[in-house]
Amino acid sequence: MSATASSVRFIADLHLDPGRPAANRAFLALLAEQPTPTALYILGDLFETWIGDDDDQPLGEQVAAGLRDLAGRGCALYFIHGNRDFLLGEDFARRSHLRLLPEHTVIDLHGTPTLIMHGDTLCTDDVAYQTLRRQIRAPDWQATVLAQPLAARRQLAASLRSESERALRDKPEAITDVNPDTVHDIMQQHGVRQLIHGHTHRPGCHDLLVKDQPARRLVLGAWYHGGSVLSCDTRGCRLLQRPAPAP
Ligand code: LP5
Ligand code: MN
Repeated sequence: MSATASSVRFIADLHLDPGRPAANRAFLALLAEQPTPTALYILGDLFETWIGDDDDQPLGEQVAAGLRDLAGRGCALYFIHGNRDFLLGEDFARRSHLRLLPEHTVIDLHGTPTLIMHGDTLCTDDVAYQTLRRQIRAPDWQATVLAQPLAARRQLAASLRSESERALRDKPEAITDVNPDTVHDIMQQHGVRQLIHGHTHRPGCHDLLVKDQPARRLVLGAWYHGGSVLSCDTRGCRLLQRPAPAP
């Protein structure tokens, strides 16, 4: 059954991983749900880590199959990279029927110009992260890393993760949230009064002023306990917390 009116869903920060089968089941259940939405936007960190489209672990194919099925039911699928799956490439996108979007994209959401992104670029107080980000988003670095065997890439991802966890323990909470001036400037640059993002794992709806006009920032939550989904139709948007599936 197709949705009769246009319904658009946004998700982020699922952190799918072979070691977290409950989250994987919850995600596949969302994909299979009726009625089928018109569009699904995945705003990064779909996977806990992504070390290249040639990775042979079965989770990638399970996710691709679920996405293909949803696309086959008429849902348009879009993906913006997160800081965990920035190496997800055209090959996986093709297999999954995902359209890869630029890191900052403006869409027409039922008549409201809306900026969508992962959200890590808003965390400009986290200087150490932004430095790391510049290094690992550089095309040369990525080409060098992707030329390494899978085992070496797996090891590199694991050491980046443990270094990141160690660094995070010493960071005050405010540093890992968005910087309000950055939010204001980026919304102003794109000429929007609505922003949707994830990454901070702090779901909510924040009112603000952009160029003295009322604006809002909708933040998606992570999928560690149940799932966070922003569901929008012509009447507006609702941020829904889905319960964790039964074990
Ligand atoms: O992910 P999360 O939310 O826990 O933390 C992020 C920031 N950390 C990261 C690093 C990722 O977690 C690492 C995982 C990458 C997986 C894919 C790898 C594929 C490539 C390799 C294999 C092919 O994004 C964290 C932020 C936090 O969000 C909140 O915004 O604070 O940033 C950091 O912790 C960064 C540290 O502060 C500084 C960097 C320490 C690592 C140094 C390693 C040096 C390696 C150099 C390589 C060029
Ligand atoms: Mn993230």
